[in-house]
Amino acid sequence: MTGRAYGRGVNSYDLVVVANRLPVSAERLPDGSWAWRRSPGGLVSALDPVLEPESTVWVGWSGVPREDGDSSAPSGLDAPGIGPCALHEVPLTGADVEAFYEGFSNSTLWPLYHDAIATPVYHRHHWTPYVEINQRFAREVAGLAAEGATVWVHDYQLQLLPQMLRERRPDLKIGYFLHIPFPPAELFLQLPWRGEIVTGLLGADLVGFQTPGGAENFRSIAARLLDSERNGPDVVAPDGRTVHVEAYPISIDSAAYDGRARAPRTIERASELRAELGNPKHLLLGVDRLDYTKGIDVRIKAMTELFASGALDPEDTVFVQIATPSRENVEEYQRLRAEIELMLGRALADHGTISARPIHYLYRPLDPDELAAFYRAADLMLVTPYRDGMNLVAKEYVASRVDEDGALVLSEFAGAAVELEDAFLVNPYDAEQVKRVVVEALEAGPSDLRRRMSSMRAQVINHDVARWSQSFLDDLANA
Ligand code: GDG
Repeated sequence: MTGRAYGRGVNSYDLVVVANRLPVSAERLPDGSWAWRRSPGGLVSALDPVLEPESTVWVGWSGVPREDGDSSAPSGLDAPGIGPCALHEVPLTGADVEAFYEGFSNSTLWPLYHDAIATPVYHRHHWTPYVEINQRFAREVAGLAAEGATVWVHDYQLQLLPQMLRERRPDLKIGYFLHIPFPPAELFLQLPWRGEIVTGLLGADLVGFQTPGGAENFRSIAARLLDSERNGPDVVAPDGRTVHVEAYPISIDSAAYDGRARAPRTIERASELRAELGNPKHLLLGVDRLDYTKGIDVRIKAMTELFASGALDPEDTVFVQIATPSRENVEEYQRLRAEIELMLGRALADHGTISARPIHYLYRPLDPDELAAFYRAADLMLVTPYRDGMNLVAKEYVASRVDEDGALVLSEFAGAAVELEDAFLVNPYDAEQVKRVVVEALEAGPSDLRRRMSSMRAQVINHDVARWSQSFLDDLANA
């Protein structure tokens, strides 16, 4: 199967963004036709400032499997204004999705790169499609990029693409950014295809990671596995090219979060939310994709034990957990959902009363305005991943605290902890410490909260996502 070319077409784009997913997703309407919706947040808003509509194409999958000859598959991606730039779909069949996306990407790489919190599976019948689909992306990109164009490849689904692309198009400037952590050798070396992955990444001119630790893990693994030389922050690839390896901590559109938090409708909705929740003394919030890396269980356990010990009073404390459905076809995620809901059900049964409901759980995405109101309403934000590349929620909460109040309890294993040193940092594996720090944060005085929040806000406002993408592309141009 070949991809579908929309927009200007063959070898004409100066910037090619490549990610597993397009910045839009298809939605089936009741009459059977398809509509395209821009995917909220994430990579789309991150790249928005650098996407020149005229000369950029975004290459990725639509989110809907497309079988050969299937005429009911989504169409109309070429209608004007659907995306922020031209869009080019790389089709995936149902079998591709199972082996490449749910299999190798989300059952091997995702857990392995997140400290093997869930056990990674190593299946040869997932690896072969991973290679084939990276090759499919390489073919499509090679046919779209203009002579000397810049190609920016994103994330763990496409780690072989830089080298595959270099073989087809040595004229291209190739950048790669990994959104998730890059693990230390002790874990990475488990991977039966470790040499292929490192070789794939070294096809780029610039390889970017979220944290200095991830970049250093990669440098030392590359040097060890491929017997290549290191030259400061650079690694010499097997073909003698110098590959620059660096940390580029991703960020958010900080001004947009700040602005939304200040909007009168947000302020009004935030106080409505507090009123609907019974005007609690303490409102605690968690916002995550439902993923086992996010440590949602850490928070529920801490809250349950704090209620049980009397350290927090369920009559005047409310914890709201918003969980966005994610990877619902992967077994590990189905199990996680059942576990989390069991824990929440028990906590409510034990600590709820007819008049007080101390825990609320929403398993659905909220629209951005409602999310902004929650950020504005919450006294304390709980971000407790066991491991996280960055964690944008932490930065979004900080950008939304325009009055320099509110407390951020943040796992030291989130990439964001490198920059947000003034958060209330916790080790999510240390249940007693998490409980202690939650109470400490709730009892902190306004001046302590202000000192912490104003320093974190300065960091997030000054280092926004436009700066992130620009600095990556500037360094790529000079690489
Ligand atoms: C990967 C890495 C890295 C969540 N619920 C709702 C909603 N969200 C939005 C948040 C935030 C985004 O989803 C989640 O971003 P995270 O960074 O927290 O996590 P991942 O999805 O795991 O992202 C991560 C990131 O890539 C970027 O490089 O930071 O470490 O794992 O923007 O706001 N948005 C709306 N409603 C919701 O209910 N509107």
